[in-house]
Amino acid sequence: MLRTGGNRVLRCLHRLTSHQHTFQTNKNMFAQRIYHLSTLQGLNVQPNIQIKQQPDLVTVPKHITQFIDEASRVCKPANIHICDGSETEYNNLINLMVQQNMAVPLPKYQNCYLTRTDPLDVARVESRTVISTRNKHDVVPNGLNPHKGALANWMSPEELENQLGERFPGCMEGRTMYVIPFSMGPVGSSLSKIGIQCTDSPYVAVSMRIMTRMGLDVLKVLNEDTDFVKCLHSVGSPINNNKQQRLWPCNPEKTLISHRPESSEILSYGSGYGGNSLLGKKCLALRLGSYMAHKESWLAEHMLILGITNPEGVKKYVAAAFPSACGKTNLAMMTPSLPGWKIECVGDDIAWMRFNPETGYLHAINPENGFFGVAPGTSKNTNPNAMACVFKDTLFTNVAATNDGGVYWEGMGEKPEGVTDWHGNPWDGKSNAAHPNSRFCTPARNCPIMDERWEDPEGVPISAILFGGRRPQGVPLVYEAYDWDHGVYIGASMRSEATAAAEHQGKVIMHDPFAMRPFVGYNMGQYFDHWLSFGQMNNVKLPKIFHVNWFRKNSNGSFLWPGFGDNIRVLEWIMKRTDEISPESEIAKKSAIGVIPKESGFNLDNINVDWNELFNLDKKFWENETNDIGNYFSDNLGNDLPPQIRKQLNLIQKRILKL
Ligand code: GTP
Ligand code: SPV
Ligand code: MN
Repeated sequence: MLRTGGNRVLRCLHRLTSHQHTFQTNKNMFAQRIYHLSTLQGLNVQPNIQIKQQPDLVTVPKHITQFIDEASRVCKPANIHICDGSETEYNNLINLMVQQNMAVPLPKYQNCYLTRTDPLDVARVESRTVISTRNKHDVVPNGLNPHKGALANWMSPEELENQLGERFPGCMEGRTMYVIPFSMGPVGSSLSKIGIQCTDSPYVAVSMRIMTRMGLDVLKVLNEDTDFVKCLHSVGSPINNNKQQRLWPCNPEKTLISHRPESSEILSYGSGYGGNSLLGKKCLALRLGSYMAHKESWLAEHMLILGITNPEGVKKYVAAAFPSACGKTNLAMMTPSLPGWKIECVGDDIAWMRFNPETGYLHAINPENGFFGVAPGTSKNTNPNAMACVFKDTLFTNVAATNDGGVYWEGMGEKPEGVTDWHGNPWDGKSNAAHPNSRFCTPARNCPIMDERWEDPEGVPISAILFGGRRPQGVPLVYEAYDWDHGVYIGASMRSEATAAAEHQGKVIMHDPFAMRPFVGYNMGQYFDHWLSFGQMNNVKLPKIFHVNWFRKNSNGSFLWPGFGDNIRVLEWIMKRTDEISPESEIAKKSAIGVIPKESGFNLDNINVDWNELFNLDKKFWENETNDIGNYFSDNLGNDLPPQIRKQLNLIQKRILKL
């Protein structure tokens, strides 16, 4: 039992922790964990006492119970539930959500459920995501004409204190506070980071069990010296008995996703969705992660990691940064269209990387434990490995349902009869059946092509880094950086068409340096500098850097490149190039923007593509492109832009003149 001064129900932790700062399970007596579901969420649920046998001894260090104590004192939950991460607990929480109509079972599959959110809570909210530090310049560069929210949003500590004061006190009244101990990265690895998330959302608790290593295993490795990130999350909808509760509680008017990197804190209010609420993901692993990485000389990036083996059996690892909804999950799980090639998945969204002093390589780990992937567009043809994962142990959000207890989304295949759309209404066949940012949340272990080293605490050695985005016009299928600084410039100058993963409307081309614009936890100029600094290191094997674009369109608006499994052709060329030193070779030649493939040096067997269109470099387009990038840098980074980046821009502009 989690012993709490003799009291069995963890009703009001602060009272209890003032007596005793450890929770202990009694080794001799079989311990009992008691959930009082009767009071959960104030709804009319029959009393349902669950007793779990737990023979382990767990002592939670005082600095951690103090945080839980503080969270409960401020938020005033009706109950506190410390998550052990067990299957029984997961099933209980899912059942609770089903009873409350927050989740629907999908009997067509094994252990799968569907959740429908409030239509106002469907994606990350970048405009309401802030980073608070004492010094504004630690977050916002000295742009000459800064565009609001173009880089990070900063808030002063005083202002944030006020904003939090208007939101958190009493915010969990009537609800249960779930305490989620989690590890980003394998439990106990020196590269991993611990977080403790207090949340009033059972959806978050079950999702965190899929996406992170969560529960008792984490509690067991905590000691008095363990650094941890304090994560506090509320849906922002305390239960007031007079008020009709929304099925998906949230508070869109008051949503605020805030970060205090200096004290390792994340405070998120008002949204239950994805990156807003699963605080290990974008908030910890990227925003606080990049802040820590800057201080500790490593990299926390919005990147997939894959292993690629050629027909001769040579294996390499590649990391790739594409903005949200631009193809990371698909590339990370790709089924190659070329015979003899193999792709294995290490991660699909986040990479933590550091140079390994023994091998000299940049080693990468995936800090996550599951996939929170975009559903629309996922099919047996485009991503059979994702399709093999998602029909067991998966929590779907905002997809459509079929009347035989299955799911449906745009691009999944044949349209079934009798579809219920993501709002829960009969689908009219015209509007979106699934929300464009609808997602599957599924454990990594279900993926049939997980790499054998995906949980290696040392990480995997990276030979190539890819940057890319959705560029319907002007940008060729692939090009390679001339050197490290040029590669850093390519990352810095990334742009991509807006997607449904955040609140941006329309298909505008947005600047998105390193696919990290929404996720950098400190000054973007310093972030560019940090990347450049690795180019100065001795005795390291720098990965080669490339830019890819699967999304170039012809004048009819159709994609010029088949994409998906055929992207192996680009990876084949990239893999060959990692063995070559010279820019020009049998397979490659110089161009104004970087090294590009020769048609004869690129595998086009059995496909028909317009090579000239795919690689055409239009002078006018590149003049505009580089001008826009130069203006973006001046406006938003000002004198925080490292001179090497400006120099690279000037070099490219000179080469473009000769086009
Ligand atoms: P986040 O989870 O938001 O970070 O997204 P992601 O980068 O993992 O993107 P994902 O792989 O889920 O792909 C997003 C959308 O792009 C899906 O609808 C895919 O079907 C589509 N897509 C992915 N790869 C390709 C490709 O090679 N060609 C084309 N045309 N579409 C692609
Ligand atoms: C992204 O937007 O890049 C995602 C989805 O991976 S979310 O977890 O909502 O951030
Ligand atoms: Mn992502």
